[in-house]
Amino acid sequence: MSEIADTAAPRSSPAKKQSSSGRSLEDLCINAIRVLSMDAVQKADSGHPGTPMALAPLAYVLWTQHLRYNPADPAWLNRDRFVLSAGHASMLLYSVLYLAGYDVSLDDLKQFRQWESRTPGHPEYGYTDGVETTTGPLGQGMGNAIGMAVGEAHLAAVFNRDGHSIIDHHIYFIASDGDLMEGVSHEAASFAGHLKLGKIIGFYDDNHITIEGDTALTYSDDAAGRFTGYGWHVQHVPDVNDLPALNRAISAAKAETSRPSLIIVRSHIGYGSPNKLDTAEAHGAPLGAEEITLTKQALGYPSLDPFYVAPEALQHWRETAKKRAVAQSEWEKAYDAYRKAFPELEAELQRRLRGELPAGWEDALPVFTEKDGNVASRAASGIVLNAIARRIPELIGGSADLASSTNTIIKGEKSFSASSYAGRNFHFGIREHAMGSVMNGMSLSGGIIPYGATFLIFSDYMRPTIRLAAFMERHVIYVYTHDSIGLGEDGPTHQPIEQLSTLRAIPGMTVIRPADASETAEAWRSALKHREGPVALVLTRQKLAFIDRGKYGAASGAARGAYVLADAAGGPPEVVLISSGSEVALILEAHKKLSAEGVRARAVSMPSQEIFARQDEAYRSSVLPANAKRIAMEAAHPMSWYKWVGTDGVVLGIERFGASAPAARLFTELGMTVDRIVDTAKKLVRKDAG
Ligand SMILES: Cc1ncc(C[n+]2csc(CCOP(=O)(O)OP(=O)(O)O)c2C)c(N)n1
Repeated sequence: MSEIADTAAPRSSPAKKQSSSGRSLEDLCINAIRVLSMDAVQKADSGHPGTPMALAPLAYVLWTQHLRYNPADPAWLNRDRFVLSAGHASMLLYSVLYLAGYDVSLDDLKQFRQWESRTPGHPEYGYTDGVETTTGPLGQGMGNAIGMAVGEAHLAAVFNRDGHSIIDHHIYFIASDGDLMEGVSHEAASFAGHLKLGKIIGFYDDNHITIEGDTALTYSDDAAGRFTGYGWHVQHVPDVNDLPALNRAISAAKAETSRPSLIIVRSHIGYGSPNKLDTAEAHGAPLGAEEITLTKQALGYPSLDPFYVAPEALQHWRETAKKRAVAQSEWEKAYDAYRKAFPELEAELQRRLRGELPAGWEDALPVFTEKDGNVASRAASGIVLNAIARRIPELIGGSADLASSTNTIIKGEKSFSASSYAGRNFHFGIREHAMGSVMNGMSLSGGIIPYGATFLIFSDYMRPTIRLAAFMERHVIYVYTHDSIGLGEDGPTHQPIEQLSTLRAIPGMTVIRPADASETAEAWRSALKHREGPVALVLTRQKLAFIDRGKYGAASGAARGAYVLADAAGGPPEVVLISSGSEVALILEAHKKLSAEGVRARAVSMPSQEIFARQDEAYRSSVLPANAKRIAMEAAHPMSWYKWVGTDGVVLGIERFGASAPAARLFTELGMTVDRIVDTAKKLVRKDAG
């Protein structure tokens, strides 16, 4: 097959070929996918039938002749991964999972899109065996697949030995027009091409249709040219119903080991439907009972009964799936030999896959003292990362071209590159969105804890991926520096305001904004221990005052999200001052002043609202007693603080954009001052007394 052959894919309707095609076993197997997809969408009265109908032959060829998988052990380490980036076509995947014999029943298909079903509207990781990642937001699946290929390449480089390739699998994905239009897929494809990730085999479903109609309305990219330009190996299959051509293309893609592959497949949305073929109507709505009948007849399907699958078709699917699973038994033999030859390496791999950290790693956490002086939390973070990275080899990552600003290089380790997949330092390039998406894929590979860094403001560029990491409960770590107006002269475009509150608003997200170097070490400790979702470490560019732990509360309190740094003398506190990060120094100063003026104040450092919220009520009320007034200060939007101060508390935050000026001037101009805390506290306490 030539690399860029057949660029002008035929646009003629293939419908006429259908009438004679319904009888072979292959056709029965393929049409089963079409029928199940139509019927499930019809029953749910919601969903996307057209693309599963179109891509049924591709799924058939892939699952019966190429993918290595075992429905009885869907988590087999060396299985090929399949990612349906066009997640709206979920019925394609669910139908195949049922037919191949995964733990997805016909009843599950009948429950498509219903409450707590295994067949949600879009594939959701963790709900359905055989679903490798959550897809639906277009473009993300491609990024995840590329991240899985990064994971495969890294684990292979670290754990394989001559003659023992225990990690050696492909990552397949299907992308639609929408996937290719979304920016994240461009970023991720460029990254994958640069890294020569030869285990990726992607299919672009070139069906010329999106929701609004013909792609010609909005899209005239030369997709083949684009991907060739990214360094991918590109092929065309002009007709998805041409099974031998699909087979040849997939085989050629497998043979290409030094470049990712894209196979551009011309398909026809709603294939088989006499009246909806090649129309946007087949994209996102049930075909209707009448049209379904006409389609089944046109396909020569043996029954009009909903969800009917001919027994011989089901048998063929199941038998073929069993044959595919032989790959696992062969692999297990190889794995046993590996275990015998390299017992320590094998034990290390298993430790990593279980997500257990190496024993004693916490001993490596540095202890900061007065001698270290005032340290920016980004600098402290670099020191901590380097200390623990030596003990935790699965901690790998990098930044979106901001390594020197975010302090995220692991010294003495190689870069991850096409010539060194064992490298631990990642150069994601200026591709924040892909960085987040690739990190999710890396984490889904297993055995890796990825970290990724940029300025906090640019978390906005990767926000969809953070949300998905939280949703999928992935253990990924974001290092976000330059965390407030404190970054100074770069000005309002770079000064985060609403980012802290909006990150905190993501369910399952953990944000930690440490107040000094000691809390930064605690923040990393928490980030590594918290395996059930992403953690963002939010760090300063500017230096932070050393907090004398002999005088103030121990930084270990940060592990509980919030803790008392300084308490009131001579009775319970009248007012509690709460803060995070760089503003903790301000509440400590205010605490001193208030104490000198006879106001009983308590200073609380709250580096993580989410971790604090997970503590029991007794601890929470011991830190924030119900009968004291509360003031929270953070150089950011106040939104996330209201729940901690109560209805009669005050939040001192910033509800405007910053400005280009030195940090000290900005703090004064925007009201982030000790005097403001003191005045507010006195007013609150007096009101209380009066
Ligand atoms: C990021 C994102 N934006 C918008 C959507 C809503 N959406 C779902 S499918 C789709 C486009 C459908 O066209 P295409 O990708 O070609 O899929 P096909 O019609 O071939 O199934 C859109 C806009 C989405 N799922 N994700």
